[in-house]
Amino acid sequence: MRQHKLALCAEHYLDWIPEQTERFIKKYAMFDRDEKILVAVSGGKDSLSLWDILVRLGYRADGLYLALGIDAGIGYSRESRRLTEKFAVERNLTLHVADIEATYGKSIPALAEISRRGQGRPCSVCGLVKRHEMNRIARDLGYDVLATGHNLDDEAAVLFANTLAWSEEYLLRQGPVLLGSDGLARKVKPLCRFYEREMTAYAIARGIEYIYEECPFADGSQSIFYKETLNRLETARPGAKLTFYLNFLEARRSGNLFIDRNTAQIQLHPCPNCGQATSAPGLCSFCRMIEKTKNSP
Ligand code: Q46
Ligand code: ZN
Repeated sequence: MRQHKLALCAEHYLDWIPEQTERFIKKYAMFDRDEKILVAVSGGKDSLSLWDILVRLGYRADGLYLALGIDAGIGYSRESRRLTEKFAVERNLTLHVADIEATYGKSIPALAEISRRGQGRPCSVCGLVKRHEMNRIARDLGYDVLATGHNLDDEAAVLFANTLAWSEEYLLRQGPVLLGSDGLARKVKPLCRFYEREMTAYAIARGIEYIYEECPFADGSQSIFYKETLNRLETARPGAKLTFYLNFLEARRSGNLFIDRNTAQIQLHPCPNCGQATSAPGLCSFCRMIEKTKNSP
């Protein structure tokens, strides 16, 4: 780990990652031991590793897998679900599975096509559905915290995009913890300070079987382009990604972001249909999308 000037053998590395995670959980006041945690798992290395780490640290963590119905010729959802279920069964962990097609009558690609959101890419509908379902299930099942496996590469890419666009509202919301409100669980990202390759090394050294393929729709996405750009920067200046993210968090914490909090803060109200907070007048974007696709075959 060039950014830390640290090299570890597999055995010590497998201790170091949970120790660091525990440090971040405490530093950012993510949750404590008596809270119920729901880990959003996709079958990928980050989310399965996060679940593994939290269980190793002794937290009460269950899993949530969202079956999105993405096939794209490689049976992506089927395989990621198989690996997630195998992970849970082998460790005797509780996994909740929410099948989007069974609940809403259509898979993510079908919802995207009918609602015509996202210019041929299902990602905008997918993001909307995932956010809504994670919030809904965490609330319905009484979890205090919703944990996701976002790593430093994910967070730095989002920060880069938000900075380029100077999206004040998103910049103010980005961070390791998003406080819960009005029945919404607190959202936390305990892996946000680990590089992606550190998480790959952890998953491999722990013998975690995960899906290697990215979702086929990720190909050519803006986030992958930003990740590649940041990787070039990181190669020339080791630690640049971490510094970029940590200095942002520090500037945000100390109120030095050059952003007017009053104008960037949006007004939220509960959606009259599902009850989740929304800035849209009337129904939230999720409920509007479902309404629009309801009568299509
Ligand atoms: S799962 Fe969904 Fe991602 Fe696939 S369809 Fe796009 S948003 S790329 S993280
Ligand atoms: Zn709604």
